[in-house]
Amino acid sequence: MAPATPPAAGGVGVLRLSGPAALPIARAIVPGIGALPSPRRAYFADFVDSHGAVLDQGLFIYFRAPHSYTGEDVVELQAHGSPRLLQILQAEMLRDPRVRLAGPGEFTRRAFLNGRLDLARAEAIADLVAADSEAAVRAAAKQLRGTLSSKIRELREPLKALHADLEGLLNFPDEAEGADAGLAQRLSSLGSLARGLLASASRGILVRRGARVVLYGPVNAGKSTLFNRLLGEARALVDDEPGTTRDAVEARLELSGLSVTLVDTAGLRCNPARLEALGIERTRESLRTAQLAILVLPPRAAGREVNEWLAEAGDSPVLRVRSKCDLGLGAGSGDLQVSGRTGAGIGELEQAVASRLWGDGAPQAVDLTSERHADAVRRASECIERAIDAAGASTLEVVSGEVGLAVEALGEITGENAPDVLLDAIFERFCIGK
Ligand SMILES: Nc1nc2c(ncn2[C@@H]2O[C@H](COP(=O)(O)OP(=O)(O)OP(=O)(O)O)[C@@H](O)[C@H]2O)c(=O)[nH]1
Ligand SMILES: [Mg+2]
Repeated sequence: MAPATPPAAGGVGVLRLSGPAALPIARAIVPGIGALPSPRRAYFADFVDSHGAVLDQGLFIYFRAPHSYTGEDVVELQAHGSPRLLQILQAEMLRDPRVRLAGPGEFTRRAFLNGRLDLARAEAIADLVAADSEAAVRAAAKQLRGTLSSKIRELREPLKALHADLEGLLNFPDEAEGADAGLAQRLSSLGSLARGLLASASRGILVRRGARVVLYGPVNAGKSTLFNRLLGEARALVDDEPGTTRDAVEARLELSGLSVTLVDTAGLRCNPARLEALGIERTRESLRTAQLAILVLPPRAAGREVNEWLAEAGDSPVLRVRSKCDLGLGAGSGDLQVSGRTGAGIGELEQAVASRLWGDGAPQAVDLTSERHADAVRRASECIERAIDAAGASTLEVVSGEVGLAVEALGEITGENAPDVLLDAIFERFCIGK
């Protein structure tokens, strides 16, 4: 048993029970529903304590195994959303020794173990709950429908068949003669399927995790003004004193549906004071982890100093902008012209940021969105490559071994091949009641 809604006041608060005793236990709280309630029907009834005193009125819904979220008997009680009331109802049920509180993700783990959904789809539920941008919601919804799972199966099934053929050939060379026909062809088409899936991984991870975009540049360039303008609120201090921003300031926003953490940083300059120097060190740290650095150049900056600032970004890609274009100084015409003060050029800047992060087209749902999945596909793809090399040079044993490893790696995604430690790690990040 666990509350399925967060511990905060709200319209409704849901308690969920799963297991063979779910119905009799719930009936002690909701005696009005009778001995045999119809499954999947909402009953409006009193919720009572052990003395029969009414605590609330709400909905009772029974899902009979196996047609429930977990595949077991499930009861959901929808009470009013009072955290204290839910605690009391919970305590009433915990009086029964058959009841205990469910751990994080325990319902979904049971659903997976009972074959209600595969591992990739189970993970999509946690992703959907955690999604903080529209693109992340859509990607998780797609994965929940099983799109990734079926792509993985498209790759894994033929690999499994190939593995069986090769093992047959190795064990019974006479009977299985010819089973390796077209081996190179089969392997190479599977290899390109795996590479195709991997190709979308960096975009997928961007959708799920979001991007860090860092505003940097010389002091007084107008970084904080631009930061505030992009956020639509006066978050960072702005002043005509150079060196106003000392610490990195972070805020989240959504650009073209992508989640972006925007970072405003201390301006760069030579011979900073001690505290400012610490701030500049933070700027450099922020730049190291940025998916995109926006170099904010004052209208008249040129030459060597611009190159030095560009070099500060290290390996992070840089987008150059000219600030304060409202002053009409007309310099740096090759750069994107913006004004944090008037908002001129901000739409273009947002578009440029989104396209530098995403590439062409609007961000959309992609298949491979998690590092875990990408890592498994990468390992499978490497096994296939090694199998291709071995098919030309080594023995069939080596080829078969690599194909077997590729099958296993892909099985980690959908869960055919997922050890308990992996399941623990995955379900740990779920919330209670899911
Ligand atoms: N005309 C004009 N002035 C601007 C614009 N943006 C910033 N300023 C002015 O430039 C000065 C510095 O602005 P900030 O946004 O604090 O600049 P910063 O780059 O964050 O400066 P530091 O934090 O000191 O590195 C302030 O006086 C702003 O009002 C702009 O688009 N147009
Ligand atoms: Mg600033």
